Amino acid sequence: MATFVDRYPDEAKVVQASFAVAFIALGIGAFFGLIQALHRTNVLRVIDSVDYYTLLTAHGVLLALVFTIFFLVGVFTWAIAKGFERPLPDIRLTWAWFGLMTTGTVLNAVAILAGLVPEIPMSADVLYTFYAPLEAHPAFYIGLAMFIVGTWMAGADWFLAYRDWRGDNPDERIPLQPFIVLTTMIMWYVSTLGVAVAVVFFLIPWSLGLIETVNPLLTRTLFWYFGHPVVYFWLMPAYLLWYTVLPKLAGGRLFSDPLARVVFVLFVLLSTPVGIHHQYVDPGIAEGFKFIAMTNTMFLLLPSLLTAFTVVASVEHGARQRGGDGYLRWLGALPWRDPAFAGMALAGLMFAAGGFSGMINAGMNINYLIHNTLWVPGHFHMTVGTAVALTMMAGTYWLLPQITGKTIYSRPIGLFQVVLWFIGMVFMSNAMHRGGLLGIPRRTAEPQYQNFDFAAAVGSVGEIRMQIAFGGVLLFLSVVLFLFNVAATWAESRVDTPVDDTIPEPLSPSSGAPLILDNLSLWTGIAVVLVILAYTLPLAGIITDSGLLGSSQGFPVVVSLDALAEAAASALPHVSPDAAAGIHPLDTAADLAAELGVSR
Ligand code: HAS
Ligand code: CU1
Repeated sequence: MATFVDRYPDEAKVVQASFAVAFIALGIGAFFGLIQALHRTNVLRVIDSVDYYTLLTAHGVLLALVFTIFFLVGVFTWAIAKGFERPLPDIRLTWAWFGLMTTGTVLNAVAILAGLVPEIPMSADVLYTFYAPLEAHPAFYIGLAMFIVGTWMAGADWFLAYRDWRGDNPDERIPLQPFIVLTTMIMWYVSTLGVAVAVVFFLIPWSLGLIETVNPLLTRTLFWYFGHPVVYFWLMPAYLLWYTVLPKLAGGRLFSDPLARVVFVLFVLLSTPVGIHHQYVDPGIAEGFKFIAMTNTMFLLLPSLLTAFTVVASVEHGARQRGGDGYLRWLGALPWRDPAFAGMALAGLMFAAGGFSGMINAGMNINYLIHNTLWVPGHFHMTVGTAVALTMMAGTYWLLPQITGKTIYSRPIGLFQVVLWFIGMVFMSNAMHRGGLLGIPRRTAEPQYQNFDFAAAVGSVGEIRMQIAFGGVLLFLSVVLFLFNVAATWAESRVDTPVDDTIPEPLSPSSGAPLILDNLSLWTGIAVVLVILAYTLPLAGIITDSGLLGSSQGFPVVVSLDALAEAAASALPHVSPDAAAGIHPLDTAADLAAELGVSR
């Protein structure tokens, strides 16, 4: 049968354009990543430390937001046309959202990168999490708003395609790939509301000088309301490929379509009411709400654990079809030389580790140990940086032929490149996790303090730094090889059947799935109720404490010196006599105030 580009030439162009933007962002973002890895490990410094934050912002925005989400809209467009077996309803709408997203991206990137040129009065060194009190040039937020509205329009495009398809097929089950797209978009609509309110009502007016202050805790909480679900937004295109393409590449079939549907419904319900797990150390949110966020997060592990089960079972089924046997010997029967398979499987393996560090993050008490340390970038380079990014690169080796009609330029380079990414990430992420446990902070150009060494129980800080720098270099080389391979493929000439793009029926097909799973309105309704339950009281508390614009007396926090002096006095008897000899007596708050040089 004709491949995608022949059947849906207009849609193929949009997918090509989306991938092109994604890959340009990947190239630039990866280059900045290399500079940072070498800078903060003190291996090679080509920029000033002040510029580090500009590059860090660009790195995060270009890779975590632009690369991932442009790839997502490309894959989802492909999945909708292929799954519903029809073109999109109106290709002008499709180009409109693509145009809006691209314009927003350019505006946003210009605002960030202008920070490198002192002559231009523009900067946005606010990091990819961009919450107050850091403030960016208005172009940063306006570009971001355009980008998000573009994704909303893309969702509308896909829902319109669904409506048309449903009109012609009133009694059919939603095909699995479009089902994944639609449930993901419901989650996206519910969760982007938070960031939209933060950006439109607070950050844009604030950056334009229309309002003087914002309430940092309020905008931060609205950000994290969106900031957790966004990680699943990145992950869902990878899951789409793991569920529907990986089993086929392994030589088998998806183990269970109904179980897959349960998983994506669980993501709709549980992805949003957990965002406070990024704010365990934030003052101003009661412990009880944090505890609820933790409990919800632990429930949210379930869909990923089910995924591990279903996808591994499907891959094992494929291996056995290929003659594999034994408890683990079947692993050897898998098509490890196929870059698309090998990359996705390695990405899945690393996600098992990244998911594990996520469970550690989610534990409220253990989080205090790792929060704001290098552990967290270690975690997210395994998740978004590998489970997602490596799956996207590997998936390209199977998708690009379908949307261009050309065969991959070099499969050996492809294989080498995905393995190189995995190895680079083993070095970098593992060392980052270890560094975080020693207390090395994240988001800083100068993690080394004067007269202070981080004590390592195993190895040394120097060795950890070298591993991070070495891993970073391998990752950059991997991206260079990937982009070369993609560009060379694009430059080839068309062939008739560039790749086998059929997707076999699941072993347990959709006919066995309870009908209620396809009731998208029901799941949307329940998701909204859960969000209201999880967020109304915390938000109300934050607004009552410090006002919508943070203008009341909530902060700064007043510390009682008397209590501190008492604590210091009662600690003194426990200090050894030698050490105590060097300590000035501190009996009263007045002594303490004098010692600290503050007035009471
Ligand atoms: Fe996370 C911080 C908790 C998943 C991304 N996370 C972050 C940040 C990012 C991020 C970017 O609770 C930093 C934000 C910032 O800048 O401050 N995360 C979790 C939990 C999960 C989790 C519980 N995170 C992700 C995913 C991400 C991502 C996915 C991106 C895509 N994370 C946290 C917490 C923080 C956090 C706290 C705040 C930390 C702090 O203090 O700042 C879970 O969803 C993980 C569940 C995953 C599993 C693994 C299942 C395994 C599978 C593998 C299947 C195998 C295959 C291979 C396919 C349970 C599915 C088959 C092949 C064969 C050969 C057999
Ligand atoms: Cu999260």
